[in-house]
Amino acid sequence: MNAPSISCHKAPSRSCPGTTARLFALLIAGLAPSGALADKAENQVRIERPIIAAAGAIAGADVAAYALFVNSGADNAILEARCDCAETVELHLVDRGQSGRGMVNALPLPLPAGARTEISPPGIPRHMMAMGLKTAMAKGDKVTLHFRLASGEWISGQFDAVDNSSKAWQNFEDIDTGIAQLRHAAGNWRVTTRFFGADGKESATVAGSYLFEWVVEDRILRGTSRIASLGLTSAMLFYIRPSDGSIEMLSVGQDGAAWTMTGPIGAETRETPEVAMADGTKLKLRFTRFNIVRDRYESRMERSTDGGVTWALGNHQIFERQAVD
Ligand SMILES: [Cu+2]
Repeated sequence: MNAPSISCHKAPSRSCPGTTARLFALLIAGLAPSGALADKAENQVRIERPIIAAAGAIAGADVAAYALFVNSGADNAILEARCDCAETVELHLVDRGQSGRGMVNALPLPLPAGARTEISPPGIPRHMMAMGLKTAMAKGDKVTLHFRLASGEWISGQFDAVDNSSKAWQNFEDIDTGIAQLRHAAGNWRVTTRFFGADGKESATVAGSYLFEWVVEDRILRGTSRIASLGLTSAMLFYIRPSDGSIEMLSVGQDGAAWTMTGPIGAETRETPEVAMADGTKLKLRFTRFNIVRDRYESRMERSTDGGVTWALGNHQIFERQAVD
């Protein structure tokens, strides 16, 4: 779901070729990647958010690594960790006992059935540590860590070298928040829209609907908005963009005018750029969701003609979830 995690069932390192590269080659060749997908389906422990705090590290350094292990199978455990990039990989428990602050190798790491086991920054009480890096590393480098499970198989993950592991971890959490927002929006909604005029007074209340369906699960929704009484239908795309940490909704009305509202992933407010209108003014819109519960939420659309300095309420909407026909 998040970062790429690859796996193979053979011994680690060179006997485990890059599954991602193989999959890509198969897709280019137009072949069904059945083998690669089967590998993935069998694996019941998934590695998410794999990062290693190795950006700028010199050869010989010890660096912390973090990941989220998602176990959809039976009780399991990590017995051993390895990387071609380092002499050893250990799980460290930061021990503040009588001996002072030391690090104790804490493998095996239990992975209970159905649980998400998080080894996360800042690494206290525990972190993984690649000890004795074989080469210097830079931001964006990737190394593969292999983990031997109590169930007998090896799983592997590509760990991204980052310079700020806490920030990288926060980005993953924000992406998950954005995914949760898309999942919440998916479905069929009855929408009551109250429009407000430039004088701030309510000018009309209309009933309509929103329908959102997945194009790419957890990444892209496509939607249709209808207000039958006004004869209005518009098309929408709603998606997250992990590369720049944004969530965006693109809406096109039957007049062909497209509005793009962008906001930080995980936030509930999105804005359009300033758009030149036919009358020579410039308009900017701001959309905010609030009072969000599972089957209901509200939103307001505000407009600004001074580049976002002042805002006036354009509409207020109430969304109520309906059964999908
Ligand atoms: Cu350590």
